[in-house]
Amino acid sequence: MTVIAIVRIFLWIAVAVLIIAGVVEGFREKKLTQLSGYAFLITVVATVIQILPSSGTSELSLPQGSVSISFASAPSSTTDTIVVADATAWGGHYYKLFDSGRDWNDAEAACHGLGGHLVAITSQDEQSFVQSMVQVGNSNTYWLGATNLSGKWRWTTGERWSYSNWASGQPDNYMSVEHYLEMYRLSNPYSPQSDALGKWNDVSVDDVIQDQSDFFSTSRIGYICEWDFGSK
Ligand SMILES: [Ca+2]
Repeated sequence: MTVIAIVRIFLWIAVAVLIIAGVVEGFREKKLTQLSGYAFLITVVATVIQILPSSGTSELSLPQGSVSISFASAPSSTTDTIVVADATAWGGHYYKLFDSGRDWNDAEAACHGLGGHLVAITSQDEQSFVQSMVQVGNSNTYWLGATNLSGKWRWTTGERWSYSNWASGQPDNYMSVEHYLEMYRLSNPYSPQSDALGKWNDVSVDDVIQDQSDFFSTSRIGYICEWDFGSK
């Protein structure tokens, strides 16, 4: 029920009460004129509201032309907002996987440029969903939107660090340069048993541990953007 509909109902009740009170009071106190005046005013207001459309356009024809008044409905939900083409909706949010290799900062900036952010995973359900996207990607690993640059692992969105899916022995801050979060698609050839699909690992900002021809190289890491519209 719209606000206008509720206002209409209240006004019609007010009109009815005033007319009845006016008639009763008028007969008793001889003040019919005063009370029926109030009733008339409310009737006018109620009638105007009655003819207002909840949405759409009302045309009023006049001798010298016409006046057009538009009434816009509020968006039914914020998911009407355009994200990017072929982003996938899940839990009220949108997600998209990108395979173009970028370092963590460039990936986060790319997501921001599209109105989103690197994906923040805060539940097993969301992990499962993101993992299903990663599974059909082409990169070795994928950036997630967290770092421990502040000394603690944090999502860039500020969401609570309520869930993690670290590979065995991770995070290990190998060579003391690993402060950025990634998810495996392919198993890490150095530890294929523990570092498998969906598991998390901390790596350097460009994903490189030894050299760019390694399993961990910037060109072989993708990223996933998330758009927060609605609640998860
Ligand atoms: Ca690591």
